[in-house]
Amino acid sequence: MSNEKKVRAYTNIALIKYWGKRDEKLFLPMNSSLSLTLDSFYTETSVSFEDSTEGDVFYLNDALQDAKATQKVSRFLDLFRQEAGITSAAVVKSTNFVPTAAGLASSASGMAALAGAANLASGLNLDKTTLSTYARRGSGSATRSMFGGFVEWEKGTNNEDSRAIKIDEASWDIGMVTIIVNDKQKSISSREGMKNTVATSPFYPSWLESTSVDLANIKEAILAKDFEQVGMITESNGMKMHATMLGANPPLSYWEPDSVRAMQAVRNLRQSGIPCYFTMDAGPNVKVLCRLSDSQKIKDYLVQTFNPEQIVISGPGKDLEEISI
Ligand code: 2P0
Repeated sequence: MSNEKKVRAYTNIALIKYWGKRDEKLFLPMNSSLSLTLDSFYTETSVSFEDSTEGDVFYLNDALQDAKATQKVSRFLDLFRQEAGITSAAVVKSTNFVPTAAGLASSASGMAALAGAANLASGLNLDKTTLSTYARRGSGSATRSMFGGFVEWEKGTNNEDSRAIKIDEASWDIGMVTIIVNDKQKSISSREGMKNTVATSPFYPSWLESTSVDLANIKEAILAKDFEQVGMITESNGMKMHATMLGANPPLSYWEPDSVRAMQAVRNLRQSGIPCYFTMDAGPNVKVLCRLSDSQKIKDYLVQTFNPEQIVISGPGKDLEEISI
């Protein structure tokens, strides 16, 4: 049986962060989160279940992957095989599209695209909301890459209802400028970092309380199209997440000197009258939420400090989509 179809998923950046699991096996998060899907970073993946293939084979950017990477894909595909009663092995081909050679392709677009391709190849044809619960079990942030625009990942109560819902298309002059401070693989994975933060940071309980307030407020601000309010909540929530990490034992920080320079540049831009707000994830890169119509002006300012290749402008990304091969 050969049934190759390609799916594209866009990555997303959380404005209200996910940082901690309450169930490691099912990837159930401690809190609900909310993101903006970006059009500049995406993954395209095809899955083909083939009776003639012995074990799963996984190509990433045309390179055959080792046993460890393949096993991660295999375990994930097992969710679909189990549900669809498929016993054959799969050939998986995945390509990460990033504007530079930066290792920025996140597990969010990767796992969401894999879920989308497996959904087609297995014939399960799950709707995107249900499919988001599968993507979640590949990587938490992949849940949100099922949809474009502003997307909430509801923490839910169980495997079925911890899922993505679209809050808004973000088609009202919204953009994000990514400042690539360092494209190297981080030394402490987010999986490990969040686990240790939950276990040891005394700030963690107040983070959870504060985040549920931020989430309610940002949803209100999004629906009111109040950009400044969305930005202020984003910046504050991201910094609070990093504060929980500083409180962990051992303390954890993903920041580099250039991350701090980038954040200061954003403050300067704001003072000059351009509304823009930063956030950071489990790495040194800085993402700047802005009006898409201001993004070029912001880039022009940032290239005084950074190389042009380090600055990437994105608009809002789309829902997971099927691409013809
Ligand atoms: C987020 N991050 O909400 C947060 C903010 C990083 C900081 O989701 O263990 O790769 O696969 O569920 O999704 C990165 O963590 O972790 C992440 P797993 P994931 O985007």
